[in-house]
Order: sequence, then C-alpha cells, then structure tokens
Amino acid sequence: MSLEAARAGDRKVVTAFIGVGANLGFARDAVLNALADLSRLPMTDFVASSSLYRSAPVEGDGPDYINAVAEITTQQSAHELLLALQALETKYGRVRTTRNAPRTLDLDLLLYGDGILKTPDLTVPHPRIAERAFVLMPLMELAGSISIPGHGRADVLVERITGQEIERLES
Ligand code: PH2
Ligand code: MG
Ligand code: MG
Repeated sequence: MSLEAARAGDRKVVTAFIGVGANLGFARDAVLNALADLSRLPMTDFVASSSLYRSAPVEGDGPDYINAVAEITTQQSAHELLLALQALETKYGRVRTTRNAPRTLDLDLLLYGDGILKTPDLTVPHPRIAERAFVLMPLMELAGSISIPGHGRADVLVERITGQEIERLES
C-alpha cells in the first residue's frame, strides 16, 4: 500500500492473534514484557491477553516454556507485523541457531483475520497451530470455539492432541 493510501485511512482493521513464548533466561518476565510491547505497536490496539501457560518443549529441548497468546486489532499488514515481531524478538536477545532451539522470546503471527497466506517468509495460519496445546489452550481462552482457516475449530483440534501436558499459571 502506498503511503498516501495509508494516510488517507484506506487500511482495513484486522483482528490478529500472536503467540508469545520463551524458555531461556527470565522467560516469564520476557513474555509479560513482550505482551506490553505488543500493546504499543503502531496502528494497533491491544484487545486481550491469555493467562500464562507452562509446558515442556514440544519438538525441542531446554527448560520449560512459558507461553501466552495476545489478541490485537491492527491496521498493519501481515508482513509489517512480521517485521515488527522480529524486531521485538531481536530486542529480547533472540539468537537464531537451529530449528526449535531454546529462545529468549518467540513471537508468532498465528492468525491474521481469516487470511491464509503462504509466502517464503510467512505462513498464516501458523503452520503448526493445529498440533500444539501451548497455542490452542491460550487461544481458546480468548476466542473459545474460534475456527482456524484450513484446520477447523480450535476446541475440536485440541481434543486430538495427546502427550502435551500443559499447566495454566495463576496470575
Ligand atoms: N516453541 C517451539 C518449539 N516447541 N514448545 C513449547 N512448549 N512452547 C513453545 O513455544 C515452543 C515449543 C518453536 O517455536
Ligand atoms: Mg514458535
Ligand atoms: Mg517463531
């Protein structure tokens, strides 16, 4: 979109869900601070955040993860959001090594409206959204029986997941 169009207010407002996770360092603080950072993103309103959840790494190693999901409404495009999330990951000292390596902060664009996007750097809905209790449980806290484009209802998907113990933390 051109800057002129943006200035003219042509951008549409989209509801998006962001997965927040960390399992290195002060993971709980990182998740809470990152949620606050999300509330300050440009062209974005913070709607709600889920409780925090603790779970063992799924297809990964290292300490337990702390996870949460944030709901926002935004006029940013999916790619603009991706760049903003990556900038925040860098701010929290994220170092990219191997796939699923422990991380100080992971911010995943889970859902962008009812959009389905497949580009080299961004896939929405998040490719593994349907298989992960640490995403679906907090997501369902915010959006109950939300339907995930291409996958179906979150509450149905979560029932199919086995072997992922997860604990909701009291605030
Ligand atoms: N993120 C991963 C890999 N495994 N496991 C849990 N419990 N929580 C995560 O956020 C997580 C994971 C890659 O992003
Ligand atoms: Mg992730
Ligand atoms: Mg990620």
